[in-house]
Amino acid sequence: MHQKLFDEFHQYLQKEEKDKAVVFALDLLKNQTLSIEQLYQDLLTPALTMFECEEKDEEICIWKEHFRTSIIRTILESSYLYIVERAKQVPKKNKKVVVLTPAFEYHEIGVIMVAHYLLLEGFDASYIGANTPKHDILSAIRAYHPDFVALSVTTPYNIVITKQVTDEIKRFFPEVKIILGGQAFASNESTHSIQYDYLFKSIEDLKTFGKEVSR
Ligand code: B12
Repeated sequence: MHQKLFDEFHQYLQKEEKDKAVVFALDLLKNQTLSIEQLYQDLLTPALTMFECEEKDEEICIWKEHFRTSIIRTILESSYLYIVERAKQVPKKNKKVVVLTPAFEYHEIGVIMVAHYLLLEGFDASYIGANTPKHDILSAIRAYHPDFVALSVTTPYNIVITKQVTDEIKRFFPEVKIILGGQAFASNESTHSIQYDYLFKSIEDLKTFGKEVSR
């Protein structure tokens, strides 16, 4: 954890100084102070998971959370240029991954990060969106012929829709491997009725998987 850098970044976020927060984060990549992974894991992720509203701000908490998310999203999208540059140096695996969140799941920052990590491992990863209806997921699989579908689920009640989606993927496209991840799977019981091939609890798991999948 890069505590000092996090503290400075966090101060900009708390004061809602978007320009300063974005420039600070992107300078860390430009100057190679942090890698993409370190920026995402040590600054961007805790800035959201540790988000708390002060009691005096309760009324305006929702828009504060939305604004913080939009700052992090701007940094993520701007980091894409660095992803493209680094991915050029990574041997391609010639494996396609469709990355998404299922219908009703709006939390998408984590899944965008996952798509970027997969690109850095040499996968051909496409993030097709959050809150993706079942029929759109199936039509994306039909169009892209992916080797893997990676589903991110944060809210535990969306495990029901995840089961429906994974059942249909396995029914119509049994050759496609399913990767699950996200906060909803923190407990092992949450997956007992779901058909899947991989469940990753950390980014290290995802990186190990990347190393194991041969070209
Ligand atoms: C930002 C946010 C929102 C934003 C999301 C905006 C956006 N565009 O993404 C908005 C405002 C939309 C939102 C809405 C809601 N939210 Co919200 N939200 C958050 C918050 C503050 C941050 C989430 C986040 O981005 N974290 C940072 C990312 C990087 O972390 P991550 O998602 O865990 O992803 C990492 C790993 O899990 C992993 N990963 C994730 N997906 C995958 C997939 C694969 C394949 C792999 C390998 C790995 C992987 O990799 C990532 C990087 O390490 C969290 C607080 C928290 N503790 O997380 C609450 C939180 C997730 N939300 C919560 C709730 C309850 C809601 C709402 C129900 C609130 C409401 N009453 O309306 C709605 C639900 C909306 C919906 N239908 O999905 C709860 C969930 C609690 C629970 N267990 O049910 C939390 C935990 C807040 C809390 N403490 O109560 N939320």
